[in-house]
Amino acid sequence: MGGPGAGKGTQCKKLLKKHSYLDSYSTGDLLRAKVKEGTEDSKDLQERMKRGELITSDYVTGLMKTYMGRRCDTKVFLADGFPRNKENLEAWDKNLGKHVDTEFLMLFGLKDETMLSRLRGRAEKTPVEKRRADDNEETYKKRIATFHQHEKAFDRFKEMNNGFVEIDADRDVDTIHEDVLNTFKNRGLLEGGFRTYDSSKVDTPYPCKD
Ligand code: UP5
Ligand code: MG
Repeated sequence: MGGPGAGKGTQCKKLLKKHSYLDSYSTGDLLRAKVKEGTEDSKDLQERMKRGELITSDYVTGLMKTYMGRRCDTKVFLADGFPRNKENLEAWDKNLGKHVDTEFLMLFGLKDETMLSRLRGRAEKTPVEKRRADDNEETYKKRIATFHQHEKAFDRFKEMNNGFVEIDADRDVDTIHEDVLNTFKNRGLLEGGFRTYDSSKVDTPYPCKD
């Protein structure tokens, strides 16, 4: 997790390049895919995202469940951009918590000015027709405000044993990547060090069945 433009997607991609058996998905991307489908929900989703508001937690966790449910062989998922608030965590507990263990939250900390300049930079590098619907000054500021409004939700991870890692994301991509990589290595989440799936903890071996 981290504010808008923190580099969540960039770091997940970098990690996956070397460790393709990890699976990373951005909940924002899952939502944008839904917008593209042009269903009844799409318009409302797009309007909310344009305003920098959060989508309901049951909806987001429903998309996560479908995504992970289709990837039976994956043991470690990186949920890029989740959770955003306390309600997200309650929905996670209710809809997924029984089936998927939470290892830890990695929080990318950086200044608001850096978030803004990265968001602007990303939009400038992207052809106009491919920019995101929330790529505009007004929405950047709202997204940053929404992020700060709910930061307290991360306290739950700080209270978990070994459940919280803060990364200084105001540095260059490769330096941050080193820290990210070491965190995963030290937790036995990279090659050869997978935790085995503890089937005694759950009643159905999610995500393969449900
Ligand atoms: N860049 C990255 N790292 C850099 C570095 N260290 N130094 C210099 N430049 C760096 O990076 C952004 C830009 O910065 C890129 O150009 C990159 O090259 C450069 P990126 O990796 O794309 O940042 P990221 O953190 O992924 O930013 P993103 O904009 O995706 O974050 P948001 O959290 O705002 O967006 P998301 O897509 O996750 O969500 C969009 C909206 O969907 C939300 O506002 C909300 O309305 C909704 N939503 C929910 O309601 N619930 C959810 O669970 C998820 C989304
Ligand atoms: Mg992203």
